[in-house]
Amino acid sequence: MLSEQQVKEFDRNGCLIGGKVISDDEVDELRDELDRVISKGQSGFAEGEAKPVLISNLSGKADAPVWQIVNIWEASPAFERLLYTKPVIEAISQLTHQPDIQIWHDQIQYKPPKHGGVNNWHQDAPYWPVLAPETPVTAWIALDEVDESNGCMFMVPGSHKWGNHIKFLESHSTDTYPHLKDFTPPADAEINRVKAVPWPVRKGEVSFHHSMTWHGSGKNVSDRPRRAIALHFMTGEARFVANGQHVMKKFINLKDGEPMSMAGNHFPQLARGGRVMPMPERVKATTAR
Ligand SMILES: O=C(O)CCC(=O)C(=O)O
Repeated sequence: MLSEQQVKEFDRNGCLIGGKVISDDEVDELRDELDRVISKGQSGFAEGEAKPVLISNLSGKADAPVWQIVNIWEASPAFERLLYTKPVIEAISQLTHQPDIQIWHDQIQYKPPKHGGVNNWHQDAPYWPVLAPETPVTAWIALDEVDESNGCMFMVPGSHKWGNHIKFLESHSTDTYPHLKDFTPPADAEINRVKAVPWPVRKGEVSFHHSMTWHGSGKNVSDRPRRAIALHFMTGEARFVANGQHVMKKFINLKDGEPMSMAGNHFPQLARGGRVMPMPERVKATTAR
């Protein structure tokens, strides 16, 4: 559980380092699984075999890739077990002030050594127009020691309370990273200056960010990989918005405005009524170590 002080800090800043949540052994297993899934690639899965939703290069640049895998949990038992990490789900419930928590989707963020690319400035919620309201919080778990040399995230504390500025953020190319000029936050905002802070995360630690917090990440110029997984969560408030687009939309068989809690097997429920759901026996049975 997070302390009251940590919850206050998150409410104010829209980002928080939550401490170590997985052991070194678990990290090793997840890294092995990541290698296995990447080596198969998008087309390497047999007909009917469990596979991730998407494997792609987020940067769009072959010489500076950021490998993104959406829903690796569907292809890997170790990543499926990770969804049920109790301290993470409890924290998400505390940070969202919501008793019902569900996975929206996961997302590997892998920058290879020496030439890993950047993730441009953005807010998450504007990229999720199939969900309303904009409530989710992300748990980002480092599978390496992540610092400025291998492309850690930068956060802009307080920006989650400034509204939707995705067009402004998208207009800031990677060249201007990490400087964000020309933006004046609302004068009455709790934090009303733009200050990007580097956001290092230790191996096995979790970092939380609000879906409206401005964030991005730099190049990996080190000789170490930068591997991490973002777990994007929904709360019980989430409703389906039928006219939005998203890679997960094809799995949502709902009418406009219906609760995402009814969205089906691609979106497992992880807490209900303030209680963390037990890991299903089928999932538990896959424990390797
Ligand atoms: O890992 C990164 O560089 C960015 C991750 C991100 O944008 C997110 O988790 O929302």
